[in-house]
Amino acid sequence: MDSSPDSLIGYDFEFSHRLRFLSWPEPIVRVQSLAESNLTTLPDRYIKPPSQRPQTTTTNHKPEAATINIPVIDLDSLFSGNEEDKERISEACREFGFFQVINHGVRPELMDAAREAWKSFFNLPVEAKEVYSNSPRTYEGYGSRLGVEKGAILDWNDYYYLHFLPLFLKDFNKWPSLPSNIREVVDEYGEELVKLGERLMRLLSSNLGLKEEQLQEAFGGEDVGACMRVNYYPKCPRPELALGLSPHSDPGGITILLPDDQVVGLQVRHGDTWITVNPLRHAFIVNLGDQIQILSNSIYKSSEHRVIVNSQKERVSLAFFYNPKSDIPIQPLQQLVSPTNPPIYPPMTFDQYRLFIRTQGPRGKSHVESHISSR
Ligand SMILES: O=C(O)CCC(=O)C(=O)O
Repeated sequence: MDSSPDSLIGYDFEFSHRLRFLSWPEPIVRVQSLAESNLTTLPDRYIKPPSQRPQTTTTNHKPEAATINIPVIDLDSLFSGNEEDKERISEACREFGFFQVINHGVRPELMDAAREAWKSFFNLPVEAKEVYSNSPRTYEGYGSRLGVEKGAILDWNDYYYLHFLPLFLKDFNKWPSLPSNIREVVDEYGEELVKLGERLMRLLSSNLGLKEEQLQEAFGGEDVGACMRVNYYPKCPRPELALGLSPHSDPGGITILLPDDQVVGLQVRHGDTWITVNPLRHAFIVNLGDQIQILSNSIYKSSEHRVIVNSQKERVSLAFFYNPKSDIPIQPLQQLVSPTNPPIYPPMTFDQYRLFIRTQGPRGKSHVESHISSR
């Protein structure tokens, strides 16, 4: 065995890293169980420091007066050649990486059925959900925290995480079996969202002046990843002290979010302000992740977002992630760099990249910002 100091350092890192991901650093507490125990105060573990608390006095679930809409794009008309919509989507991607899509090709009934199935799942007795309890090794299953930092201040949500692609990771045994239609509905939903993800990739690619298939090729062609996190945000006794999900940008490619159609909660950072997104019925909210920012050499921006909670209504959202193949290096595309516009990110695989959020939990845009080359 090579026992040079370097190889020992490497070995220790790998070893401690694996140990760290074997289990959660503290016993898991289901946020839903806390919420249902008639709390009048918020446990300390969920109280954010003052600078991170949402600047909101609303305790109900209705949109605030300050709510403004992010661009709404009609995909049908765009794909039929509407240049104005193409320009608006391009602007949204350059400015803050968020837009809503309507006429996107996914049946409204399927969207409703998927949301309802997950609501029913979260309303099952806690023992029925614990069977699927997750670990930080793969995050698949029923979870209540992101990150493995001991003593971290946690977010006010439970979630379910599962894989669609690559196919060898799709394992129905790791999906809930109740309600009885959930696997069938979620499977169809995943297939439709993969198709939508592919269409969006072609659109972004041609908007960047590349061949339509170029971004997809950079993601690994047919070997892309697709997974979903279903977020469940219970009612919170002190919403002004907590967050449903802390500020973060998504580490992957494109996120296609089915928000709750009854309860607002998603906020997007725009400069120094947080914009509450007012979702349209049967629209999807699309946002770009860090891998698109990296491939485009920062022409397109991944967006920082967070979720606020309320004391009146629970909220459920389905975040579908369309990601690169996990073991190929991702770096700025050659066509988008030049001597005057050199690549600003070094190559890194998505597997390596996502370890950051899996270890530290959501931390704004600090990861993509710290990934900038020192050259
Ligand atoms: O619940 C939401 O509206 C957003 C969820 C989200 O940002 C995520 O799951 O990464």
